[in-house]
Amino acid sequence: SPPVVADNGAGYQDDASCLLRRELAQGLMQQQAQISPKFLYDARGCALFEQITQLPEYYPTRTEAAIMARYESAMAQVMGGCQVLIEMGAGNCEKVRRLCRSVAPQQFVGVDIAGDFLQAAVARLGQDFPLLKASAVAADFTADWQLPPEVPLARRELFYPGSSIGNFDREHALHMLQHMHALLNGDGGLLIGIDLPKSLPVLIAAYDDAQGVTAEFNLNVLSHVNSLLGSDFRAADWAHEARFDVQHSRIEMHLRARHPVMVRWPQGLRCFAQSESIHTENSYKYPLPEFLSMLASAGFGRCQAWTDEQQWFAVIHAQA
Ligand code: AVI
Repeated sequence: SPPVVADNGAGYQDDASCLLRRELAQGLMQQQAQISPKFLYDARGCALFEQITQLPEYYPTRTEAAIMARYESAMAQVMGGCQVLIEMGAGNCEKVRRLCRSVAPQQFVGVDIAGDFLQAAVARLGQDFPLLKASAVAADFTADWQLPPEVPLARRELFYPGSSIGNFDREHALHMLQHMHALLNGDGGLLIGIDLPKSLPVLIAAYDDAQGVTAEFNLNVLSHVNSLLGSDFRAADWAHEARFDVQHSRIEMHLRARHPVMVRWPQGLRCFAQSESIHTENSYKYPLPEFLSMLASAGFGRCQAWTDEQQWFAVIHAQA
């Protein structure tokens, strides 16, 4: 589709990449410099995240998978009668396969910002489940988005796994939940994965693994920013840091300057003192009661939660 173009009246035109550059420059100029976590996911970032999910220290992916396997039939029961199963952030569509078998919806809609990758995954899913009408929607579901009109209003179940809701601040997360609730039209429900608070060493290791894959994932954001903004970040100047902020109950990822660093881009520059940081990601760890009350505030009704034995992760079904 053509880029979004709007004349800003100042003698040049804004397009989508100009908006991204402006967002990046504004983030870098804040007192606590920031790069939005969405910039972590260029092609290399996606491949590194895939590797992270298989690391021994990164417990969320395998813990959630074990919960889904163990409580498969109980989940299928509460989701019974679902006609349209919609996965947000569907990616490779691997997590939803179990639900396609046990819930047996008539239709599957995968939603993801990475449209081409999703299209291929949905095509494979359709081949493996010939009775399932599978379609892909390329959309940024973190903003206010709508399903295409051809998705029937029949009973819907939303699936949002991976504790990805934890990457948004509380206000944004509540807004997303409210929007999901509205998409259900008073029927069906939401199956969502959330990461729970746990001991500090376990949390820190999950975001600062021994092989350094998460460090590479975090540092990779700089080359992505260079390609978008035309900046001259050098990964060697920065060190990966993962810390837990108790007050907000969140892991924070930062890039910390190893020594004084000057970064230049076409319309600006920023000097960082030694050990000044750029904040690149938050990952909230919600106590279960707090998340259940967020679901209630968003309009959801009866909830059922399944956890692992260590209470590290929860998969929650919330009725519309
Ligand atoms: C995608 N998201 C749920 C991951 C998380 O755990 O917050 C992203 C991640 N960042 C570092 N490791 C994993």
